[in-house]
Amino acid sequence: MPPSEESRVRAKTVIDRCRKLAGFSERPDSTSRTFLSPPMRDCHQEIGEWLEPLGVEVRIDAAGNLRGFYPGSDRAAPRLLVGSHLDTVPDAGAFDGALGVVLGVALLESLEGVRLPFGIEIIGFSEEEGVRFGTPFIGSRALVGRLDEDLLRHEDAHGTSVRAAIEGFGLKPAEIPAARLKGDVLGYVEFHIEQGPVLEELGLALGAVEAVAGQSKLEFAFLGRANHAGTTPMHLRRDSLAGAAEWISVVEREGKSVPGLVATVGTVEPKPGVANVIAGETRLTLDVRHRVDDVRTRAVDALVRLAQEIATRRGLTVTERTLLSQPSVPMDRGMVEQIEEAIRRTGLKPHRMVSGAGHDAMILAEKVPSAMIFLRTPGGLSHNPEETVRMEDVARALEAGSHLLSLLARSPALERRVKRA
Ligand code: HGY
Ligand code: MN
Ligand code: MN
Repeated sequence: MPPSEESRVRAKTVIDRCRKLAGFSERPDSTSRTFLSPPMRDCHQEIGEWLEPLGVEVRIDAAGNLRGFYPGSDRAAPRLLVGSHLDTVPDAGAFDGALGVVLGVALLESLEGVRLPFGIEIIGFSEEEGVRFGTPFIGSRALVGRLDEDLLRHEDAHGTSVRAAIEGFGLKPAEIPAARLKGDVLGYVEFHIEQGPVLEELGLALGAVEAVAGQSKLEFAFLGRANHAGTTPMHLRRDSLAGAAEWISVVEREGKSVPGLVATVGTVEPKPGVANVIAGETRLTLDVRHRVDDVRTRAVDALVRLAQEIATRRGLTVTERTLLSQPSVPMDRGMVEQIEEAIRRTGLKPHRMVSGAGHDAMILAEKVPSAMIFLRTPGGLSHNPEETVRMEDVARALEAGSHLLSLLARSPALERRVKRA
């Protein structure tokens, strides 16, 4: 049966709100919102205005995460976390991240003041994409106690450290420990667009994520010798950009050679980067993902070895630095089954799937049972301003979320914990 009129109305509000948040950007003509940049404050303000009328206690923790607590019938009862990230990639769409926060707000609104036997905390993570500091999950790492001194020392392209960015936003790094999850957490649920073609190809609105693929991020530097583009014969060159280019085609070849593997060079920075100089140095980033960690790490090792072979043959040297090696993370089996049942109760067939994209759920899963509900991504397009969702699917997601809350309210696990609380 189709979603109810009420769900459709709420879904339209969700979409309108995501598009409003997309307008809070570091750039006038596109959506770009990185860790604790000024538009993040506008997001906090806007979401706070949606939450406060619901009796939600809103605060910004020392890692810049928005935290909105909606107490249950017993304030001391365990809480369910519902959220996603509020930062974006440059020139982003309106739904990657924000949708998970705005859907959480809509779920609270659909309760119409009813208190559940558990609390609900809406979380808008300050940074998941890793754009500003080259390393992702700064916000969610604070909740699991991994926003450590080393991470606080990371600097952005302007030499500003994570610590300084936090202070610049008016927050206190000394209070980061207070951002850690405390008390009894029932679990973490993240609504997110699939960002890929699977649900669309299957003609399905929603998916239940059973695992989030692991990811490796590395920075490579090919080093040759800068020289004059007009006077240096081809056989006397040590052209770092040409070496890097050869390796990029090898990365694509290796990515195609292993089922389920993806390998991407997303940035290439030749130096000095002008037309009439042979590049003495070329820096690149490599992103490799696969659901099986062993396959991913073997692919990374092979690509490092191939970079060295190419460099040696061309009279270059090459160095690499690992920025992230995030293992594949299974979602909580019990919660996945409850999500599947919740999807079934909307009248849809649930579909279990692995996420190729990384998500905050893979960090929260270190400490609390975590799971994700995917929404179909039209065209499989994401990290692109054309990214969109179907209103019908958002309405379905809301209904599945309501069914999930009811299932959790009656789950034996909760009863046991509420007795203990
Ligand atoms: O890169 C990712 O997987 C996610 O969009 N941060
Ligand atoms: Mn993303
Ligand atoms: Mn995302």
